[in-house]
Amino acid sequence: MSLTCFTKSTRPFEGQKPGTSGLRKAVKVFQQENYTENFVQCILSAMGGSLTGCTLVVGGDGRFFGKEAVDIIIKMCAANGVRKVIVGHDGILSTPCVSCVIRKYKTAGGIVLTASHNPGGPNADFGIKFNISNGGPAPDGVTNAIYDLSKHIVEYRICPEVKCNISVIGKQEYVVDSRPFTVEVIDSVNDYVEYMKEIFDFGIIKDLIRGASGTPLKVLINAMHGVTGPYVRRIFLEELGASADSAVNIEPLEDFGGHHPDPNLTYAADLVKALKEGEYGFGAAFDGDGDRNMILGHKAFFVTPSDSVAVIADNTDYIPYFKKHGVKGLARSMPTGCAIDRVAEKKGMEVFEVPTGWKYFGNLMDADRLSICGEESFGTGSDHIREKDGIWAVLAWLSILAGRKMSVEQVLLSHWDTYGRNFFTRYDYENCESEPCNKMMAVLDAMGSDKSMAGKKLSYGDKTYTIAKIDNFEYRDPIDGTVAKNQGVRILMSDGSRVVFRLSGTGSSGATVRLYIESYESNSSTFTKNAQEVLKPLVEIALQLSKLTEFTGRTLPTVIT
Ligand code: G16
Repeated sequence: MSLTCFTKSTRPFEGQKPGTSGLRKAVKVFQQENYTENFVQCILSAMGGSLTGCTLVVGGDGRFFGKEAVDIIIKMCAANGVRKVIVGHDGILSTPCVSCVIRKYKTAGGIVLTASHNPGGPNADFGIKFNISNGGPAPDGVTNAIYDLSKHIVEYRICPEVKCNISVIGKQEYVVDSRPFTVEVIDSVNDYVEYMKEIFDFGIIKDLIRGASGTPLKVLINAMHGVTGPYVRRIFLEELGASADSAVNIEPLEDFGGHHPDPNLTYAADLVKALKEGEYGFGAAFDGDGDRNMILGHKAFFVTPSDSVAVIADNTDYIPYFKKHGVKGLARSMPTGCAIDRVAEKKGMEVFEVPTGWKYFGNLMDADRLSICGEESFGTGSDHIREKDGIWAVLAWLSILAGRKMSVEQVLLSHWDTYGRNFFTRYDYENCESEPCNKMMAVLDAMGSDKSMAGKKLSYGDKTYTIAKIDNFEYRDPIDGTVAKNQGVRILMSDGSRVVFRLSGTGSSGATVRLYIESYESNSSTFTKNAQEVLKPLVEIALQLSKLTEFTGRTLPTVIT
């Protein structure tokens, strides 16, 4: 029996503009009649000629409203001429796994249902993101096209008669408007785990954990009730033989247990506390959709994401994937600490500085100019897929610890010994009112064209910095020439220290101000100093210069990293 499709009338919704990584709004916004359908139709319409007869991957982090969204997407794909939808079991696929599956099965792209590290549940956030055929987040050109379509949409196509049980693994076949249409429900972790076993030497990591040639490494992995739970169980408990108490919060929950599934020192405080007690030698946490990671050593020794990616880039000899494919180039997002630049310089490799957003790495990877990259926002990854990858980062770290026979802290100390230390911190002021934040950014932006700023001396305590330059970061993609403007105001000091201000593009309402501070030290007596103490003068100078408290009313940040 051929199922019938319908064209339904609709009206545009305001604000369906994808941010740093997809459209993120309150669940209640997505639940409005036609809201989700409109956005999905715009994604499908933006695919143009590549839509008819294609295969798409659909999955998400298991948050509230995910299953409803999968159902809508399947019905709309059926009606829009898609040939096949590959969907994760119960709608579950981590963001890195979606990227892996898109690439493995050479599909036209995928739709990821996540608001990443934002809280979940009926009163929290949901998100929809489109990934293209390289497995990575859609670039600005595509998301702008989606947004333009959303402003003028008058109808969408849907086939309500497609009833699909996503709790059953296997193929379900339909005939829709006389065309064949298939939904294949896949195991959520198999493809990803197989790939990780190609990239890393699981035997070596297993030996490290069980202590084959010395003391066992006690690890504690916290999945924060996000999507990584099933991946953690399979990889760390079943494949690598870690004891059952090595993994916590591995049941994915629709509301992440009521917490922010964000792996940082504030929201993963329980991991920090457990590591401080000294029983574990290695700790890690992931965010809701599994693309972010935080790495801790014994006694909660914190590895900044900026250092983490630099260490991985410096130790590729311990990772079979890089031995096989080589390392073509390195990259970081603009606000990320510059530790990786020093590794690139020493190794004679290209290093790229892109705007915040993983989507900016994709072209460089596709052009074979980039292998390893990272962001200060707890994103670390490589060209094995086109998303940042939390579990990959942990496996990379464990491979390095096994190869170098050192603790996390020893690896960092040895790294700073070679390269010096880029001290880095980020202050977040969450849920501010948008208007005053926009004004503050405009004032900072104007300083860039104020000639009197260069050479100006700014002091706090006994520290004095001289402004070398202020600008608003602009990026020209070296591969396709596209330009991204207004990516954050940089205040560059004459000694190489940096202050960066930008507004987050991942919030669902209001504004979040991010203040990034970095300063470099080559004197080894400073390496073990507390980053907050070292950077305090620069933080205070940044706050005075920006008048942040006057604009936002905030005297303290919500999160300090
Ligand atoms: C997303 C992007 C990242 C970006 C991060 C922070 O991460 O994929 O590339 O660094 O947002 O963005 P913002 O500072 O604009 O909030 P995720 O993990 O939220 O998808």
